[in-house]
Amino acid sequence: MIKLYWSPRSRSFTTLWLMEESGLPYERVLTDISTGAQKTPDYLRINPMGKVPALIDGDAALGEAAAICAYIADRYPETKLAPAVTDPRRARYLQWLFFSPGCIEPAIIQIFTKIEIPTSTAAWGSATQVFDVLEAALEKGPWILGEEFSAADVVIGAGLNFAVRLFKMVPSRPAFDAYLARCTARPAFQRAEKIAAG
Ligand SMILES: N[C@@H](CCC(=O)N[C@@H](CS)C(=O)NCC(=O)O)C(=O)O
Repeated sequence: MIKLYWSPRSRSFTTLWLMEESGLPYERVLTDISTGAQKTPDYLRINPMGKVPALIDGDAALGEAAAICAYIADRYPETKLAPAVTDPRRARYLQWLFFSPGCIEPAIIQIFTKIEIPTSTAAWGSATQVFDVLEAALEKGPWILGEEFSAADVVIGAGLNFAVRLFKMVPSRPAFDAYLARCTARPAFQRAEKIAAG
């Protein structure tokens, strides 16, 4: 059985949402970060970063929320959470899957810390550029790839949910509001939100 190591009110939410979307059976292993459970030697063997989430599936083990989403979508194609490797939509799927940890997360941290970095040096350019690009990509909808919901929506949607809807660190825009309304209306999102509340 797949084991998902998670902690309430954390980035584990992304993977809880993904697992709920997948319909696969899984066991949730509470790893409460307020108790230091993520720093035990046993847990560090699963995720050497000592952070949640992490996942074990048979002999496979990994950390990093976006990687976990990608792993499940590819390992279990019956979940229909990723375009096939030969599908041309796979290219944009990968771009948006990586965009969240690579650009959205650092942009949010930059907004939070107010650290100025030249746009040519910062891998994410600037926070304004990141959210302009995302807004343009989400305008048409309903999902980041168009008609097809995918694991990239879980990763992007969870990031926007955190930064725009919950913590209001990033000012909302009409395309974000509409996209978040579609994400939060999904039964799997709602189940994950209840679980993640602890
Ligand atoms: N890049 C990681 C970040 C994970 C992360 O920051 N987890 C936080 C909770 S939101 C954590 O485990 N913090 C506890 C700690 O660092 O001790 C991912 O996307 O999974």
